[in-house]
Amino acid sequence: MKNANVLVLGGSGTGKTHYAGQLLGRMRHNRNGRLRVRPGGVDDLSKLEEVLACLEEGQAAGHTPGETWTGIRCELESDDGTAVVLEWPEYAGERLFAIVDHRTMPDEWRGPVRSASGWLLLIRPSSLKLYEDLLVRPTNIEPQHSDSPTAIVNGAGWDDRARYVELLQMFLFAAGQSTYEPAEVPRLAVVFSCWDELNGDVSTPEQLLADRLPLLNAFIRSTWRDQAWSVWGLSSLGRPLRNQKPDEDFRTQGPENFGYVLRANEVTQDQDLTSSVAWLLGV
Ligand SMILES: Nc1nc2c(ncn2[C@@H]2O[C@H](COP(=O)(O)OP(=O)(O)OP(=O)(O)O)[C@@H](O)[C@H]2O)c(=O)[nH]1
Ligand SMILES: [Mg+2]
Repeated sequence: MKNANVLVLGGSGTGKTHYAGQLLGRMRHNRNGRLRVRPGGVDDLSKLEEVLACLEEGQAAGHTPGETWTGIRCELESDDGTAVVLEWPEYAGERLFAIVDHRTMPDEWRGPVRSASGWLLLIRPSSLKLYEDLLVRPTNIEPQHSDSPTAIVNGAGWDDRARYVELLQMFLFAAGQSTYEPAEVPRLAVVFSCWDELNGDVSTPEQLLADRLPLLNAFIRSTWRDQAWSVWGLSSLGRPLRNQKPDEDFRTQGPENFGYVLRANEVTQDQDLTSSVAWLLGV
């Protein structure tokens, strides 16, 4: 049986926990997806207990506590009968960008970085921090992303266009990956989460990457082989859920009937939340 670790790289609030809950629900109950959990193939569901219980009730789960660092081990099989053991990490998102901020990679990350066969970079477009600079606001041209009349470059913290590039550079370095030749391993899936929040403003995931994160787009294209990276849209829930107030539709129809992914240059929604993971695992 092939062993595969997927390293999920997602900051706080990017949707890691809800994706894990929905993904696991799909892989356990929906026999039509690209990936399925083998009977008895999940080691310990208690790690996702809170999110699974909330989803059943049509509610959102809370922020993952800061000290959490765990993995969920699942035995899967794909459409064509390939068996894979997947190790899916669960951690609090602030731990990820602490690496960029402190310029050190704690031990807990080193093993997973070296052993992962695929990296899943989760980015939530609705909460991107993009500061204006002269490139988006040359002299005498009206700003595109802001109504602010003053031309101030906000220097508080990183601009996400640079932050994600820096993050990937640090991870490539920690993985011992040379950038002289375009990378084939690890595979990289850039996944834009909470796609439903975009309200149809963007046509495809590929377009979003090129328009909003051009530096990241250029970096990935020059660092990975074409067939070794891909970009996706993801809505794990299909709609916003609240913490206290249950969504009746969601509760009565069940979480398995909500959520979708979009492929790089497509606008059609695919209900199979396992597709991007299946692509990463090469099954
Ligand atoms: N609209 C919408 N909201 C979502 C979706 N997925 C998650 N959310 C919301 O986004 C927020 C963050 O989701 P989480 O899964 O907790 O994010 P996380 O990456 O685990 O965050 P940390 O635990 O802080 O690292 C929650 O309030 C969710 O309800 C989605 O597909 N659509
Ligand atoms: Mg979480």
